[in-house]
Amino acid sequence: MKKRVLVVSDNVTLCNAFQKLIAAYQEAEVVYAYSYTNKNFLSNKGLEVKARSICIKEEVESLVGRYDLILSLHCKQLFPAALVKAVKCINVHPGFNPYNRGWFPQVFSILNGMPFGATIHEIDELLDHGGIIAQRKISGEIWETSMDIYNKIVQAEIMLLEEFLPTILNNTYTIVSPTVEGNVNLKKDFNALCHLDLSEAVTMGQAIHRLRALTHGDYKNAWFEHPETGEKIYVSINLEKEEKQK
Ligand code: 0FX
Repeated sequence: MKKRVLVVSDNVTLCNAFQKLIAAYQEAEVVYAYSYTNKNFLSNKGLEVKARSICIKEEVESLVGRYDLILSLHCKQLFPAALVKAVKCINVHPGFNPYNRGWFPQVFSILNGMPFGATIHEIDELLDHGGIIAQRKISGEIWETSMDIYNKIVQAEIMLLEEFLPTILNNTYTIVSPTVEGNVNLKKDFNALCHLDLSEAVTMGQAIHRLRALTHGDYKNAWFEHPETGEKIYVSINLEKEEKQK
């Protein structure tokens, strides 16, 4: 009998990459879904899968029994305990567990020096916490912004999927449980980082790290308040390493 797999993802790059990888496995029947809060998901340019909207907490009963495996490829919803206890649920996470679990791991790793990387793990009731199936560390350079590092992390996630998908599908992987709990960052921690207090005294190094952690393409992350009008002034940083003459 074919393995019934539900992929819940809010990330187009990962959905497309997964579809290519799974094509080699005739024994899997895959359905794609995206978060009901992610209203514009289907209008993403380049999306190559057919997907439906899902509110996981409202569908727990019907998901149990309907799927053998549920994969989260950056799904923005928390999986309810009742679901993870009843169905094998696996998460592909853009961080090196158990360090900086939760929101935007590379942003926090730039600031606290913890490792960057990607992790595939079983989902339990805690955030980015279950037994680790596979993980890969990646390097971050001092001239790289959040986006530069994030792009490398997504490539590492795809490589891990390519390597471990067979064992995930036939349930022959082994897991390692981290010996420490690590740390968790939430969306509110990221939002707090974004507010730059003009009277805060920091070293130049701290200021540069804060800005490269908050520079990610066109996102308006870091801001300070205009001292007279109170308007937000957004800040990002441009870093460029010199080209060495050969
Ligand atoms: O999908 P994702 O890459 O990941 C996030 C969490 O970091 C992750 O722990 C969780 N498992 C997953 C479900 O959600 O998030 P994203 O596509 O919204 O953002 C990708 C990167 O873009 C993020 O790491 C930092 C950057 N970003 C994103 C937003 C929305 C910003 O710098 N500012 C933003 O406002």
